[in-house]
Amino acid sequence: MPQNYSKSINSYQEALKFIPGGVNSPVRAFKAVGGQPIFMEKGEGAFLYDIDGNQYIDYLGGWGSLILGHRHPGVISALEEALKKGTSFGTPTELETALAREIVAAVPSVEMVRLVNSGTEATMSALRLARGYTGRNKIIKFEGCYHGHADFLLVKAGSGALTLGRPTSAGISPQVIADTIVAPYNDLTALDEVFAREGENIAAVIIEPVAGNMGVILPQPGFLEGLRELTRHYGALLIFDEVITGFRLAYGGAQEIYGIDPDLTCLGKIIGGGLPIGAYGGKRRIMEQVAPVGPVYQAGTLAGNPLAVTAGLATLRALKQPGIYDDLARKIKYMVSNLTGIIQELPAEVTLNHIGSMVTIFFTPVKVKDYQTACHSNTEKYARFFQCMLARGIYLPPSQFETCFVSLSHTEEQISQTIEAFKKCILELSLP
Ligand code: HOZ
Repeated sequence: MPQNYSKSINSYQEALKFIPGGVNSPVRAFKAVGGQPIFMEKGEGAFLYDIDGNQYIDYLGGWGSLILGHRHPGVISALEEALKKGTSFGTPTELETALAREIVAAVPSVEMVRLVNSGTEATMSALRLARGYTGRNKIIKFEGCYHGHADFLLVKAGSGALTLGRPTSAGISPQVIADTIVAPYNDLTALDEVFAREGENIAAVIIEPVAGNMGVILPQPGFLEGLRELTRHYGALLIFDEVITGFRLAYGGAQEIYGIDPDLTCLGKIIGGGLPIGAYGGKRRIMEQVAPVGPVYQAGTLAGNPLAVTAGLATLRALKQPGIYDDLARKIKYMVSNLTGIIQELPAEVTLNHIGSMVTIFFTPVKVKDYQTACHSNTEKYARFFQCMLARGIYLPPSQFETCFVSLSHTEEQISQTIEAFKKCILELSLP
């Protein structure tokens, strides 16, 4: 069981002198779970190792990037080869076409794709494109969905923004968000009303088809279908933000599972195999509005970076092996059925939401189906649960409003250890 954090404590003090909050992304700061961030040294398979030598079974998975686990041999050897050739050219490479071809083959709604550097860039660019294509200004996003930190999307946002209790950021001019309409997730009636009022002005609706940034929340039956119908009816584009779900829930993402054909799709995380990347793509007639073909400008010095693309291609190659997603499903089934058994056995006010290899343990007995119900969660209990699991060598996301990711590298033994720790921690929390 990890005990000594002395090096992490010193490193944090040092980081605080030079980096705001000592972290390069707010949700890493442990503000929602107490204590201080732990500084990692390395990862191997399903394990993370901190600078004090403590070992953790990792369910953060690079915030969803590492579906194969840390240092997958296929990814590492591809990167070693790529490094011999250089790190950035600022010119086209065949690698970029190879990744684009692979994405187009995997996701039928995507006929052309543009690579960028992050999920934030992908959503920001997709929405600029939607506005350019439709000639309309308004966009709809959903409460608790997080699409990166572009100004006009940081309204009632999930992830770190929700964790810090600031779902709408300071520093954003009212004019910038005047065209952002926020609707409740899983509520078609509310959406109907918005379209009836504003339909002709709406350029696009952007949605996480399975929400992962207010914890895992599944679309209710008919919700995505209704959304597709409404957007078609009013001539607005439907944008799926599959930065988390792309290549995770299935090779073709959430849209493959739910059988929806969005106009544009945003990707990230897994397609970079742990290196910085993002992508947006969709119907050819829309994508051909992007510069240099069309008038919608978007650019990037490191876009399509050879290392990121190499790691992404190696990851997708591994994911194409037969039976991979079944293997992942088996692991998660074993885990979830055991956790569910424990929840039923103990007087725990806990709700488990999961799909594919995404899981959130909400500390509320209420069915969690949207932002409002997610906010019923007892975040103080989550914090205690997080610390209890951490002390047992299990690394979970440091916030109630995030997703635990199971990777292909998790073994049955590691999952059993996690189940054991879960049982002890839930029991501890249930005691008066
Ligand atoms: N999309 C990730 C959160 N769900 C990013 C993590 C971060 O904000 O650092």
